[in-house]
Amino acid sequence: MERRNGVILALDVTSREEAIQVAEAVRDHVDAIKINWPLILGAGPDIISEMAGLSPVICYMKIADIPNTNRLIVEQTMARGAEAVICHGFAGADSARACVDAAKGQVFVVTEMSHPGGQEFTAPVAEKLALLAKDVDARGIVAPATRPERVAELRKSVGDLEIISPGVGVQGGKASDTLKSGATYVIAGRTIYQAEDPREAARALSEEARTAL
Ligand code: NUP
Repeated sequence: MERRNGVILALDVTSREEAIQVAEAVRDHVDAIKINWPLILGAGPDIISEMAGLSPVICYMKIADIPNTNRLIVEQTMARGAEAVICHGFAGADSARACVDAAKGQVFVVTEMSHPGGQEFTAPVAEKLALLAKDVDARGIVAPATRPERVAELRKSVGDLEIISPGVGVQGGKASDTLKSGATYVIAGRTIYQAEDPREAARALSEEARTAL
C-alpha cells in the first residue's frame, strides 16, 4: 500500500453486501482496508480476496498461537490476497517470527491496545513488544491513537518501523494528533462505516490526516 491519505478503514461490518458497498464508496480516500473477525465470520474467508480486488488488505486477526498454528493461519490468509497480517507479540518471539516468515515480513505486532483495558496488561509491556517486533523483523507495530503520547514513546523504540494506530473517531483519538506523534497510518472504523455518508466521512478524515503527513 502507498501512503496517500494516512488512513486505513477498519471494515467491521458483518455482511458481504455492506462490506462491498462501503469499500467501493470510500476506497479513494483510504490507503488500505483492515478486515477483522466480524467480517471474516459474517461473510466467509473469500471476502479477503474480494476486498483485495478493491484495495490493499490488512488482516487484523491478532494471531496469538504456537508457531506452527500461526504459520498455518498466516499462509491461509496471505493465499487469499492479504498484503499484511497482525499478530500479538505476547505469545513470544518464536510465534511472531513464524508469522513474519509465512508473510514474508508483512506483519504488524500489537503493542499497547487502544481501549481502556489496554492499560491493564498491554501498556506495561508495550515497549518490550515493540522491541520484539524489531527483533523479528516485522514491518511494524500497532499502537493506540487514543494515547498519542504513547505513540510518540513507542516510535522511539521502533525507529523507522511503520506504526498503525487504531482508536480514531468513536474511541476518541484524533487522526492528525496521532500522525504528528509518529504514526504512519491511523485506523478508523465506526466513524466511517456508521456515518450517514461513509464516503464523505472518509474524505473529511483523510483531509484532516493529510495535514499531518
Ligand atoms: O488496540 C487495538 N484497538 C483497536 O481498536 C487493536 C485493534 N485491533 N483495534 C481494532 O481497530 C478493532 O478491533 C477495530 O477493528 C478497529 C477500531 O475500530 P473503531 O473503533 O474505529 O470502530
